[in-house]
Amino acid sequence: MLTALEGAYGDRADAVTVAGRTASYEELLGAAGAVAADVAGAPAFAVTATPRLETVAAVVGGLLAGVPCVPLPPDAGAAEREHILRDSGAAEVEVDFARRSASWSGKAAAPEEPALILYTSGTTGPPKGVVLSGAAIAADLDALAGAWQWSADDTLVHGLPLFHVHGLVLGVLGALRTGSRLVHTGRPTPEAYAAAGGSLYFGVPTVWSRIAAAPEAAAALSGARLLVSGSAALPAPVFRDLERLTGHRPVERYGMTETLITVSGRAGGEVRPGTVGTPLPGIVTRIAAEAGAEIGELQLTGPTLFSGYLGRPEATAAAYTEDGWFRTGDIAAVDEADGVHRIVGRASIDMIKSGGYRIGAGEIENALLDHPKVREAAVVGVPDADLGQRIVAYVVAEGVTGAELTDFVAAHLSVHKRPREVRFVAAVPRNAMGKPQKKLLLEGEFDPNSR
Ligand code: MLC
Ligand code: AMP
Repeated sequence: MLTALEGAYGDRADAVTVAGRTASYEELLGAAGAVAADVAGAPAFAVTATPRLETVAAVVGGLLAGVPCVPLPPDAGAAEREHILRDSGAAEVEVDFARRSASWSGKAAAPEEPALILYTSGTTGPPKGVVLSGAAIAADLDALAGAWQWSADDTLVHGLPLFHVHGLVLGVLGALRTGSRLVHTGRPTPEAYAAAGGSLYFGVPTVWSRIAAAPEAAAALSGARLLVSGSAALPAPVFRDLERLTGHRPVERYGMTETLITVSGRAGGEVRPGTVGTPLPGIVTRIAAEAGAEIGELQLTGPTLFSGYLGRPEATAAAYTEDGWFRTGDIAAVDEADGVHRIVGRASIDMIKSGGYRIGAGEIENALLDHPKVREAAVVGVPDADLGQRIVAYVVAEGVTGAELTDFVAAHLSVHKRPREVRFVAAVPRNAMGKPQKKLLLEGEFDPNSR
């Protein structure tokens, strides 16, 4: 996994920069060696994944020691942190980047062993731990390196969170496998992207739409080699603005925490707005469409799939069809002529994507219902020009303000899962079974991102 750290490309004084601090491969390896010695033998360990060199050292240290790292969202509230720590059995470690142990020579994990455990939302209940093996991650990164002609000559720039696939697996481990320089900007602001001078840029659509709205920053990316968007649908107007301002047609790729990145456009290939390209080598997809229909659930198999949900064999089994295909829950269509995939939407109204974060409606509803003044809650993702979808909570409550409920969710779960809007209603519309009728709540909401 860590080809660059094994010396394949020599050392480099400016190998990894995170939020303004830079380390060489040797320094990173030394700090990671100290972490490896600390965590060796544990079943798993956790680190608060703030964007800093220490987080990178922790993840690498876990890989060296063969102990999976659980990155904790830095904006997580008490309940979410406790859930993740309890569910994973991981103890949190503190990393001192100045403490180095260059001589780590313990046992590395077999490729099939867990390398990372990433927590992600379902439609109901608290987040589940997605177990990813080193073999799955390596297979994905090699496929992406091929698709994007990603090499040690690149400088990768992004400012995405280090507790999800996009920022951590692609954005950190990808650089350490391909040997590209990494500049993590701390925050994914247009100005920071413009100042970083990279050849390869990663962003979620919200980041790209903010860059497209900042023409000077966008123009600074014209010298790059490749712009890549993923984690949610890139609106066609943003694609066109980026093309006009940067001269680049951004490549879109599609993935999930459970499958890693499975479908992508190719560097130098034809790129059409609203499409996510073709399956990566080794990935086989199919559309489970009803007779006569062209769109249906995207299902897939391949070497990049997860090892299962931690401690939840039933949920793992339910994620597959009887004949062994992974059910993505995304609705897609495939162009018959060239195999290019288009993601049309989600099967479940309860799976929300906001700013590229995957957020389960049930999780937010449960948090709201934990508030003593809330009697009913129904949460939906409303189309939003900046975030793709924004979380709107319909609540039946008295004696509490919307801001108080927003703060309650931010403190309980995490800041990025807070409702952006709370609407007080006399009752939540329900069907005869008592199930909230969310389609009624969404009626009349204009979709600025429809392509
Ligand atoms: C506001 N803030 C509050 C608050 N209200 N804090 C506490 N309580 C409240 N009630 C503060 C925050 O702390 C923060 O402060 C500030 O408001 C802004 O936070 P935000 O509103 O959440 O930021 P925003 O601008 O909306 O973020 C946009 C974004 C972010 C694009 C930067 O959504 C993002 O990083 N998205 C990336 C998600 C991602 O990586 N997904 C990949 C999943 S993997 P302060 O001071 O801290 O600024 C995947 C697989 C694949 O999907 O295919 O890739
Ligand atoms: P996560 O588990 O956070 O990685 O979220 C995975 C989900 O993000 C997928 O199931 C899709 O719904 C969505 N997604 C990722 N990439 C894209 C894309 N390029 N276009 C549309 N949706 C995407």
